[in-house]
Amino acid sequence: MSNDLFKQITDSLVDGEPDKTVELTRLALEAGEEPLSIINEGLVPGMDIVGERFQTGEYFLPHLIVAASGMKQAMALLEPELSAREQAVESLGTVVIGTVKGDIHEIGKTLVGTMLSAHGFQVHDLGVDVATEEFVAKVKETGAAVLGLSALLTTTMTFQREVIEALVEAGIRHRVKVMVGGAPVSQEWSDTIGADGFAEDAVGAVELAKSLVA
Ligand code: B12
Repeated sequence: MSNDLFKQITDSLVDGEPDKTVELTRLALEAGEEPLSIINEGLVPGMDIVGERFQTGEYFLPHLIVAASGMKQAMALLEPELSAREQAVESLGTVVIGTVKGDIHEIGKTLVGTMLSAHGFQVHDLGVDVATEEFVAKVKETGAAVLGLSALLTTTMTFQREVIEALVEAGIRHRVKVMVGGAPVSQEWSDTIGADGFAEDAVGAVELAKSLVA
């Protein structure tokens, strides 16, 4: 039953029907499905298919925009549920997170931020297209233990390296652990640029952040 509902959620994103995505997400929640399962088994596969079709030239930018709108609206329903389910007692530390300069992809970054705060981190989300200096200033201001840098484009992932270099220049690199993520990012890239860790998804990001502050 739930597999069928998840498949319908996936299809609604692929078919560009955001209202249907929202309605099905609501139905899944009412049916008692876990928000994270709805995301990982319904919504994310849909976004992946849309991305693949865009890459092969079958879909164009408007398809991405409509699918993103469906996912964002569904996430607006799911985020409060995610937070309500994981009520951590003590704060695990402060995290600053954002999508790097030149990159406006926000869905994955926001999901990672939501999951981190649901698990007890105090999260400062700087949004998208964040200037390198802004990351450095926020880390200084908050004394954050972890900095999360999201990049979805091969052309913007280089700014993850730029932020790390700027932290070194500001003399605060040793005070903050840097984790990187986003579709084109890998463990290899993380090692190359001297980040402290990479995670493939939001669940992995929580595990990583916990291990970095341990
Ligand atoms: C939706 C989308 C858009 C939307 C974004 C809307 C929004 N409000 O966010 C819009 C339409 C704006 C868009 C624009 C563009 N896009 Co786009 N987009 C996508 C798409 C289809 C889905 C991304 C998404 O939201 N996925 C769902 C979330 C949940 O997954 P996620 O972002 O990967 O995040 C997860 C992990 O990566 C990880 N993670 C993410 N961040 C972080 C951070 C940390 C610290 C950690 C630890 C983990 C982590 O955890 C997240 C949760 O599980 C992808 C295809 C894809 N499959 O990735 C293309 C894709 C990323 N886009 C692409 C392109 C080319 C573009 C454009 C350049 C298109 C154009 N010609 O204009 C522009 C760029 C605009 C810009 N300057 O940023 C390409 C990138 C190719 C590349 N390798 O460089 C992709 C891969 C599509 C493709 N296959 O060609 N896009």
